[in-house]
Amino acid sequence: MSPLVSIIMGSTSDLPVMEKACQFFEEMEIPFEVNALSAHRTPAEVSDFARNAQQRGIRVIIAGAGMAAALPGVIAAETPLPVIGVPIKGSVLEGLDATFAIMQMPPGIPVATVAINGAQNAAILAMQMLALADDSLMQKFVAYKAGLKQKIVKANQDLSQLQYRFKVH
Ligand code: RP5
Repeated sequence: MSPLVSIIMGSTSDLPVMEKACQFFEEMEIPFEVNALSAHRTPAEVSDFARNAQQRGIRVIIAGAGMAAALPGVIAAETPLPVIGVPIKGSVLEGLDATFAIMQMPPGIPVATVAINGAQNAAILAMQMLALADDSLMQKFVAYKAGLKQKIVKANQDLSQLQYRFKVH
């Protein structure tokens, strides 16, 4: 089984956030790989990774980084694959620094930027991309979305049980 998604993070200090993506792929039974690479500390390795990812069978890259977060952008510069960027909160600027660094890409080199620490949404978006060419994965995704709706239906059932003197039913 070869990985379809590659999860890259700038440091293992990003792992508590990026694990959410791993857990989602595990739940959805989507083969993935996970590695740490740094645009600033290991630039040559990042370049090798980006240049070879497509030939290795990877279809989508998720790259998480904090602070001056160059990683998703420099990967996007050297691969034809879609790159989803996850800004990591963890600096004195609370993740806004990483958000701007990841989001403000020049025309021609997009990075699909999710919310600060939004690794789960990055994984969901990656699944949606893969599902475009895989009917069974699309069915699985549709079922996942239906499950989200059920959660709110159940929430409203629970809220309807709350008793307050001035609550109108
Ligand atoms: C970034 O610098 C990493 O993505 C991480 O979010 C941040 C701090 O890295 P460490 O000093 O914890 O390795 O490149």
